[in-house]
Formats: sequence, C-alpha cells, structure tokens
Amino acid sequence: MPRDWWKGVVVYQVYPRSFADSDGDGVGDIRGVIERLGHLERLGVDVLWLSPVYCSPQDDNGYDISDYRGIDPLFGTLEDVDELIARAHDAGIRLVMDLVVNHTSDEHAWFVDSRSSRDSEHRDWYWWRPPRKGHVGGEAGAEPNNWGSFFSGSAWEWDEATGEYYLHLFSRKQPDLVWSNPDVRAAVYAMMRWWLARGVDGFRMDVINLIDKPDGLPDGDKKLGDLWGQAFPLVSTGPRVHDYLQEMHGQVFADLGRPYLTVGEMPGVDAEQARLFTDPARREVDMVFQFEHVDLDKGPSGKFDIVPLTMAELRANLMRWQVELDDVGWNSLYWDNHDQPRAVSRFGDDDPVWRERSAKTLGTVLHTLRGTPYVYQGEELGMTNVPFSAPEDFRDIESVNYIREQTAAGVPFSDLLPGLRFRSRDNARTPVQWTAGEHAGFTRGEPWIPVTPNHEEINAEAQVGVEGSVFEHYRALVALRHEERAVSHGTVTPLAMDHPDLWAFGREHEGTRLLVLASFTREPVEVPPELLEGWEGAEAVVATSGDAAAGVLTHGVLPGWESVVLRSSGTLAE
Ligand code: TEU
Repeated sequence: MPRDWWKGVVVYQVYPRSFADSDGDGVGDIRGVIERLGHLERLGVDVLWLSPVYCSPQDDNGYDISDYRGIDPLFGTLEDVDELIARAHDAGIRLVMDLVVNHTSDEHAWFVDSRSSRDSEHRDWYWWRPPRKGHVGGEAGAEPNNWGSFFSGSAWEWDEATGEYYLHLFSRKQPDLVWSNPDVRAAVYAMMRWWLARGVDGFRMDVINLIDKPDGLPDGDKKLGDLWGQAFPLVSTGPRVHDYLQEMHGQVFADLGRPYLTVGEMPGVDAEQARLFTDPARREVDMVFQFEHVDLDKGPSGKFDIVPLTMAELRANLMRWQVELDDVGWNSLYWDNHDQPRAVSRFGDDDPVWRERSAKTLGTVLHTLRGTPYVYQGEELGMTNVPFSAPEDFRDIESVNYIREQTAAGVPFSDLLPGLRFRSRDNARTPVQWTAGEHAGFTRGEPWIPVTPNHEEINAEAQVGVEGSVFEHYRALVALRHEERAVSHGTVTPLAMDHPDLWAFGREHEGTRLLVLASFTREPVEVPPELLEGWEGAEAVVATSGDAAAGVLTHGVLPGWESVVLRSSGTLAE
C-alpha cells in the first residue's frame, strides 16, 4: 500500500447525531452507523470520517469534548466503536475520527482542575488572563482583549471564583487549550496514539490552524458595525502551527507502520500555506480543508450576510487551487459538510425540475478533479436545504446565539431569516432521508430536529439501485476514481475558463485523456467546437444521462445542468 494511498479514495462523512438512530431516542448513534454500513459499501467509499462521538455536554453537538477516551452514552459505548472499526474494516472501509483539540469542553477534567484555583496543576493548560488594566472583572469592556467568539459575544468568559477570564474562540463551554505548553501537546499525542492502537486509521483535525495564538493576544480590528474585534485574522495559521504538526507527525504517525490519513480543517488557509501543510517532505498533514470556495458567497457583515455567487467565480477559485497544488501538496474536495448549507441548494439548482440533474453534475465536477473527494451524508441523495421559518426551528448554537444577539440589538427576525435559511448549519443537520415513511426512516422516536418535508421524494430507498438516481451517479463516480488513474493521478488542464455556464477541464495520465464537461445552467449549452476536436469517437465513461452523452457526442450540445466525462486516447484541445 503506497504511503499516498488516499489519492485514489473517496471519504464519506457521518455526522452521527443525524445519520441513523438504532434505539429510538431520536438521536443517531454508533449502532445506527453499524446498521447502515451497507449503504456506504454500496456507494463504494473507502473511508468513513466520523464526527465526534466522545463524551460531551453537547453544547456544540459533540465538538465540545469532556473525555477524549470515552464515548457519550447518547451515541453508545466504546465497545460499539470497536465493533464499528472491525465491521468497517471487514467491509474494506477505513475509519477516521474527529480530533478536536483547539479546545476542550469546560467539563473536561483538565479544565475542571484548571478553573479550580490559580495554582492548579492544569491552570496553564488554558488561556487565563486578568481583566484589562483599570477595569473591574466581569464588567463590560473589562475583557483582556476585544476578540469576538465565532458563536457571538466576547471570546472571554469571566470566572468569578479565581478572578480571571478564560479564552474561548467558540462557545463559552469550549475553552481553548494552550498549545505552547508541552504538557498539553504530550497529552494530545498520547490520546491520539491510544485511538490508533484501537484501530482507527487517522484523524480529521478540527480547526487545527487556530491552535497557535499570537504573542500578547493583541486586540483585533473592528470594522464599522462589528460588535467585537476580529480575532480570526490573528489566530489563523500562526507560524507555530507548522512546528506543532511536524512534532505531532513524529510523535504519533512516523512509526505507525500502517496506512493512515490526516486532514487538517483550516479556515482561512490560502493555497501557498496549504502547499506547505501538505508537502509530503514536510510531514505535517496529508491534506487540508480549505474554506475559500465556501466563503465566496459571504458578505462584508459575516457569514449570514449572503452575496450572489456565479459559477465562474466558484470555478476560478477551485481551478486555481487545482493549479497551485498540482506539483506539490494535495487538495481535499468538498461541496458541503455538517457546517455548510446543502450543496444542491447552494451551488446547484434545487427546483424540483433541476434538482437531480444539478446534484449529479456537482458530483461529476467534484469527483473528477484532482484531490480526495468527501461526500457528506445525504449529498449522495441530493438532499436539500430546509424551509426554516421560525426561531424555534433552529438547534445549532451558532444560529441560536446569532438570533438572540441580533434580535436583542433590535433586528427583526424576518430580516435574519434569509441568511439563516441559506447558511444555518442546521441545513446540513436534519436526519438522513432513508425512506419516504415517518421521520424518513431515521428513528422510530421523535427526531431531535425534524426531517426535511421533501423526504417523501428524496430518500435512499427511492434511489439505491435505481438507474439515473443521484445515488447511482455518485456510485459510478466513486468507481471511476478507483478504476481510472487519470482521475486519481492525472494532471488537470482548465478549459474554456471564460465560458459563463460550462465548467470544463481535461485530465491526463500515461496516454489516457479525459474531458469533463458540466453545464451550470437550465438552458442547453453549446460546447465550444474546439473543445471537442479529436473527441469524435470518444467513450462517455460517466454521464448524468444517456441524452447528455449523445447530445455532446452527436451535436456538441450539453442539456441544462447535465454533465459528461469523455475518455479518449486522442489529443486534448489546447
Ligand atoms: O468548524 C470550524 C469553523 O471554522 C466553521 O466552519 C464553524 O462551523 C463556524 O461556522 C464558524 O462560523 C469546526 C467544526 O467543524 C464545527 O462543527 C465546530 O463547531 C467548530 O469547529 C468548533 O469545534
């Protein structure tokens, strides 16, 4: 097995709370994942990334961990995880766990000890700071700096008992760890080795580029209208992140002696940084999740401020990443995950007439690019955003806090709704739609968040094994990556980059050439004739429909929102 085995694979993300509920308590669980492993096998994916199942007060749905070596009873037991690892391995699927070590829960034993007194053993494992000079702790403006939290409000929480503030970039129940403390790092590495010894095959590292905080914790810039200073530019990708990841590699992975995968979640990372993080010679991580393409539609007032995005802008961004990482480094490819809106509603067209075609076409593009594709649960079914309408519809701490903060500042909820509908993380968190039946077959109880009403049309039962379905298209794309080295290892040539509706590129490897053509509009697209020169006798290896393949090969026209992948040993048009 080559060291870079992950170049030829597809990863499937399970958000366990919303995947499948085996015990009827309305929350998905590990046994639910075990019971539905056949779905992943059928799709053909190679790796399962499991979002957190560790012990947690669930303030941020498990991204607030109170015991890294324990499993939350909500999700099951350690034995269930052992069984999941074994069953996944039997099915030829590797298991990657989430690693959330920028912060712990405030209920983690380390933090409980840390806050117990100023000279506790773990005091300097967290960021404790006195009030700002001349201010009284706990009063407005006394925070050590002006940083805002990602989840609204100050990033500092006053602790009356010990008379200091602690830092939390996320919720107040997610205190940040001090990575410059070698004891913190040693404890994290020991925990990682413990999981690897249990059989897991790697880690997805949550906000791993935020672990290095700047010396002196300076105030952040405040733009007009900002309630708090911007912490993000100051904490994103500090220089020591590279040192820490190299140290981690040496302490955790260097002597593992078996295949593994590491992916660093890195908001704000640019392509140049990503090359450094993923250059195999530097031994940091195998790939990163970059955020540029999922931030393009973000307006100046933050994530719920939505600006229109054209295909051309999206394409320009992702193709630039393809080019910049073509000789050194490696891309992760994703349209959505548990933090992002549903891909078909955001980048495709979720009108019932176009939904399936555009979901399939998004799949075609992502799965034929160079990099490792990630499928987020339900994406392979073309699941959509949710028609939220009232404040009570939201569960996610980010949305709930935002609604509370904005309405308290006098903004009517109706003004917030469009942004929330478009981008609330809850869009991705409604239950996976297994059947057209009650609660979409997710639970026999009451789901923790209602299923999306369209589960009657969009569900696995209606798609698995059904020709032409989104699921079967994704299955074909996964198989193509396994079989066709031009997909997994080929070079990429962006084509027709000025076309407003056609996303086109070539792939090439050892004499095999592929041409990917994808329409991002409802109207038929005439493929520029020069693109098709030399492709007359080509084979359509994957297409969203027979019509799409025939349309391109016989008339040079791609029907609306359709896509094809052509294979030939002919010459790629320049
Ligand atoms: O997300 C980090 C992150 O930067 C954002 O995607 C975040 O979801 C938010 O939208 C910022 O506006 C990771 C996890 O994926 C997320 O679920 C956690 O809430 C977060 O870290 C904290 O652990």
